Amino acid sequence: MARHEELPVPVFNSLEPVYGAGSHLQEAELRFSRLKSKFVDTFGHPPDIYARSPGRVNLIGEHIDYEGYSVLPMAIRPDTIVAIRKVAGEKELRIANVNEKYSMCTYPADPDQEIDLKNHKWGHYFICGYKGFYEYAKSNGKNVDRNVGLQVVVDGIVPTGSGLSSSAAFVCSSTIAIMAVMGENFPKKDLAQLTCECERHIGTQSGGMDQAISVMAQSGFAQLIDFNPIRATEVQLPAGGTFVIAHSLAESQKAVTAATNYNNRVVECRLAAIVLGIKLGLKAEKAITEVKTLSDVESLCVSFAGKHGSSDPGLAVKEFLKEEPYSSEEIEKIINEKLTSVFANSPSSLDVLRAAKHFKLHQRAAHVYSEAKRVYAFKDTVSSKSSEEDVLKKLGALMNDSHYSCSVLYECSCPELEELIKICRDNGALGARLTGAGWGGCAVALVKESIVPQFILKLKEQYYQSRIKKGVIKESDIDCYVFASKPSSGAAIIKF
Ligand code: NG1
Ligand code: MG
Repeated sequence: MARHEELPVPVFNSLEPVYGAGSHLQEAELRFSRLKSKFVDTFGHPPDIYARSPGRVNLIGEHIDYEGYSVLPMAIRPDTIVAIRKVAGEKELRIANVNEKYSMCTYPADPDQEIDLKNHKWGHYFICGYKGFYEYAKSNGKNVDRNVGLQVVVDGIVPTGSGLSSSAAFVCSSTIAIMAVMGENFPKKDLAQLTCECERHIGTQSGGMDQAISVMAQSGFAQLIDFNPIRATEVQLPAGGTFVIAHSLAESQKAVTAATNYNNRVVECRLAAIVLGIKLGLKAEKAITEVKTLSDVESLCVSFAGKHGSSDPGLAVKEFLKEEPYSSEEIEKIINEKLTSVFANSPSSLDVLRAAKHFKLHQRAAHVYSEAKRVYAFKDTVSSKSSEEDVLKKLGALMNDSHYSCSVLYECSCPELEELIKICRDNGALGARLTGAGWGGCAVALVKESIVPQFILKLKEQYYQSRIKKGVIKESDIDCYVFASKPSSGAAIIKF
């Protein structure tokens, strides 16, 4: 039997296989009927087809996907639905949204258009998918019509800037909707790869976790996602634990702050990898051309550690990367080349160099190597024979260690997340950590199933009440900001 990631995206003619039965199904039916009405009102016709793709919560493995290391997320119920209709011979893409906050965006029906990054618009994420579809079709020798206008209405309920990957939910559902309306259906692992690459048109140098889980998730399971090649392995979580997601209410606008936050860390990791490679014996020139990620030099680090009776790449970090931040000049001296020439082909990395005062190579590499180990420890703990009580405790401890590393070594937390995570732990969470890129967004807490309702109540009292009073959020919206989540299903095409 083919592995599930080799299969195409499932196509359904009803909502139950996607949303299950009960209240979630009713809610979904309402959304689809509202979406259809909005489509008819806007374009005078119903859509041809729908695609949906979910947000995700990353349980462990933060900021390591772009370094080539495996991560362990699960899909959540909130998703993005894209309704689409193809209009042959038309020259425009018209993208509307059920949410009045987002006004209609129009673009030319040209797959080669450049995205205007200086002028950020919500519709740009759709164009990522549009370009990605044509790029994939072209490189796979598929002859798809380029002169097709598209009418689109989007309904997304993954909170934005929350670390729950509203962006990947939007890019994946857009790509799949375009693919489906053009009469194609690619294997899920190819879609995971192409959506990861095309989301980079927005200017972030993302890894592939979010798109991979959004496309390949299976209801009831978290997934261990490996890269190069992308692969998803089901992970059955212990029944007695529940993951509660809580929003810090600090919005992290990754596309806007990339140069100092997300892309800055990607650049620091690349520099750490090059410097480590050189210290471990590579010629500078070879290190610069061949070393892209910290995983590329792991074998060198491990053989260094081996000489000291260990297999921990962190040992090489301790030995060869100093804790004080590096200046550009210091790094240029080690690598014998200008940083601007190392990154000459990457405009977003050049933005990072312009904004950076210094580079914390030791801390970033120490985080990545230790976090990569924690992912496997998490997976092994889940499948171990210990009692459930013990398993949950260990998972919680790994989540706490992960948070410490994100906060202290990777510096991607913020005061609001720190406060919220402390409140989670004080109220009985076995472990709690930031999830997603950080600098705002959500925390995820592992909580014993039996105390979930009272845990959520405490969070409401101790974190959200004061913010409701200040008008940061509305009391009636609270359940969108703090909720328990079970692993949900991945992307689907829906044809009524
Ligand atoms: P968020 O901020 O949740 O979208 C981002 C990246 C991931 C991963 C995490 C950090 C994108 C689309 N996603 O997630 O690939 O690197 O940060 O672990 O940029
Ligand atoms: Mg995102």
